[in-house]
Amino acid sequence: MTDQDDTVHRSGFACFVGRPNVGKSTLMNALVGEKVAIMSSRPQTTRRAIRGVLTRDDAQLVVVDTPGLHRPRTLLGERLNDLVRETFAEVDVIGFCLPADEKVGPGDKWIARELADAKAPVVAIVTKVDAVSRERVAEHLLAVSQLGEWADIVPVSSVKDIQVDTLLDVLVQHLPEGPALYPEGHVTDEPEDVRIAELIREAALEGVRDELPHSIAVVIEEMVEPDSEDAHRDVLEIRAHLFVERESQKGIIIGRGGSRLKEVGATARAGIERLLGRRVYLDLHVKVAKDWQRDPKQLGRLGF
Ligand SMILES: Nc1nc2c(ncn2[C@@H]2O[C@H](COP(=O)(O)OP(=O)(O)OP(=O)(O)O)[C@@H](O)[C@H]2O)c(=O)[nH]1
Ligand SMILES: [Mg+2]
Repeated sequence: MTDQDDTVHRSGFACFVGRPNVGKSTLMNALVGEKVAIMSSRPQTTRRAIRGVLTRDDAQLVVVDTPGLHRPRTLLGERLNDLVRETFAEVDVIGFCLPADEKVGPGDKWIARELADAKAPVVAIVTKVDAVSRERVAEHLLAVSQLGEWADIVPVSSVKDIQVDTLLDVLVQHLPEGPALYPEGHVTDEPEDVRIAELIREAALEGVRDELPHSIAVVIEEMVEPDSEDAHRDVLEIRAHLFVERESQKGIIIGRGGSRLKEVGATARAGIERLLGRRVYLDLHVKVAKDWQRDPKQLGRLGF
């Protein structure tokens, strides 16, 4: 006789929510096994609800990574928070990420209150356990358990691959029975040009501080296949605009004699070549879109 559970197939959606920079995107990538979302040490790296699909024999889990929830200071901030709320209203299970290397704070309490009304069960995920001692993890688990009503609490490390599989099992248990939603091998809905733009933004975020990370937006203008006559056969030419909000920021991004922009271009190109599996020529231009984060028209143009 076969165990009935063995024949059940589950499918559905989970989303990761939490403050900025707590490791949501890194965790999604670890689960999916591919870099679907960009990651950085700067807060508010993620600006859209990005889907990553994980397929195994008994289940298909669609993870929706969301922007960090924070007190909005700009129109962009408000739109990102709305996006997170819409997302968590639509999923089967919510993963609330709380990093072990930071104390539970007012930002977490605010999110916990928002989640109290959610229809879906909430799994508290303690991220970055590799960054602290065991004692600290234990203290944090206690603080998290006192913060609200959780369906489960799972400590993980995406970087050291600790308990990522356990978390997956826990999330899958909360999915309804149903067939796969995506064909096997499908890892994301993100269009290729968006993933390319994001890799450029990720490279540009490295090493910039304060307000500047928030001011950067990237748009792919054109992707040109080589002429078959061309000597540089096979090299895809990508033209992209990197927007900042002020003239003064332009200088920082470009750097002395263009040195910084060159570095950003080289890092981005390597990531894009890995993604596409082919050679790429990247033509990157820095432009000013004045105060775009606060301007509804420009936000629309940049895809928010
Ligand atoms: N030590 C350690 N660092 C981690 C881990 N997961 C993520 N990080 C780091 O935490 C920082 C933020 O990671 P992200 O995945 O971009 O965080 P996020 O929550 O998606 O951030 P936003 O998109 O800005 O909301 C990066 O520098 C990561 O390398 C982990 O398991 N261990
Ligand atoms: Mg993120």
